Amino acid sequence: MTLQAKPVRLSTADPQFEAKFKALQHWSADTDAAIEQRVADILGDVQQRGDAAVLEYTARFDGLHAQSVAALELSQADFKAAFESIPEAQRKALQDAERRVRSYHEAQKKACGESWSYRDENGSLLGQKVTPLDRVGIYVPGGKASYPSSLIMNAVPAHVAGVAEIIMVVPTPVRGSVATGGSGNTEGSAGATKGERNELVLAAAYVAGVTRAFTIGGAQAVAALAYGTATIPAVDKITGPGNAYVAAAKRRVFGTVGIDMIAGPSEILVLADGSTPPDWVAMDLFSQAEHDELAQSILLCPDAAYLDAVQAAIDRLLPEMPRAAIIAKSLNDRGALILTRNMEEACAISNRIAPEHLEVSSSEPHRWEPLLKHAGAIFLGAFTSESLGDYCAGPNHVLPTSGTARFSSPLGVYDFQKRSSLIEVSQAGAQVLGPIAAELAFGEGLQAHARAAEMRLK
Ligand code: HSO
Ligand code: ZN
Repeated sequence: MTLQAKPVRLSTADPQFEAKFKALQHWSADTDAAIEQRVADILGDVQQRGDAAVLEYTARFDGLHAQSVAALELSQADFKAAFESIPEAQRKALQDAERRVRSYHEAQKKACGESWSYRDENGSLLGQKVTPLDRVGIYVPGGKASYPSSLIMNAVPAHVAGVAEIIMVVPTPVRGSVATGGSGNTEGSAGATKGERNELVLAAAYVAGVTRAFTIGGAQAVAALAYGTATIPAVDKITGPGNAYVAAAKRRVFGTVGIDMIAGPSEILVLADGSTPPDWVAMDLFSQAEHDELAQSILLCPDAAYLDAVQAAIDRLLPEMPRAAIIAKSLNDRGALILTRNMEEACAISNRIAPEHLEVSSSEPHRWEPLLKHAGAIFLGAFTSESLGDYCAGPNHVLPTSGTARFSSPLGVYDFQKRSSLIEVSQAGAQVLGPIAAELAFGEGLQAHARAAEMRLK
């Protein structure tokens, strides 16, 4: 049977458009209660029993039987050996990507990640001191979602922020283990054999400067990083994507440690004016669809003939794709080709979706960019394929999904920093501020506050 990918065709002129559009947007990040319960149990167990619990879960879920957690640690020599084992072209690509991502994040730090202060009219100093987190944990999934590029995207901003220690956890995938049967909590093990490591991930760890790494995964790895064990140091924040168990574990440890976002499936929205070759747009839609059957690819265009041309390109190109089955399912279940009245309306719809990735595939991208408010990353012009951003353009590829771009931002240097307010009130300043503070403190019934301020009045 030949695979077909027929994203739903919608038109904003259709009286039923709103209902159909709503159905398209439906996506729930809720995890089921059974997963929540198992994760809660694992977290509690690791918190209590530390290394022993980590070892047991790693044996049970990943089929990795080790004498001690220390035996699950990878060394800098392992990273280096992995780096040296991969082809020269891959080594260079990793290094080029790392360099570009680093430059971008260095610019980001200069623009919004430095301490600042000023003196007011009384000579008091007011400002903010920016400091890096001491230690962060990066979760790298196993199985089909184990991306070296994501390791770079997580580790580089941490480095640029000045984080001293980066602890990576990565499950070792095992073929046919309980993990693949859905009874485990570590990622599936597509194509991996027992004990097999992903050399490209380790090579990326070398390039990105990971400090320590453990071959553990699932909720037990999140727990170990959050609470610390005798062998695994507790971190201050955990970042990186993972499956439903990892996401549930991250949500639960939030508060004990910081976490980054909880990422949903990948999304791409292409705003096209019809000037880009349809094949390019079709392949860009595929590029996110191939991540995951739940990924969402949407094209918005005011030209119906162009939508037909992109559909024809999809039909022609799909059979060439190794991941055609995933692409077809994603496009059939969640994809859409939407006819709009004009580009302005396309921009308005894009803002309602607030996509993770937004391509403005137009000959005049800067005409439309000012109209676009909500998107994780905006790719301007026909030559800016989203995939360049995934690897090496420079900006981070960890982006808000599922409409959360309405209120959140790409992963960045700022996620690995925190801010402390700085206040130095001069003697003259104390004379001005004291009466104000005292007045408000009396109003709140807080005598000590008032007197502390008044004692400093001359
Ligand atoms: N597009 C993904 C990131 C990625 N792509 C990794 C390729 N490798 C984030 O939505
Ligand atoms: Zn991607």
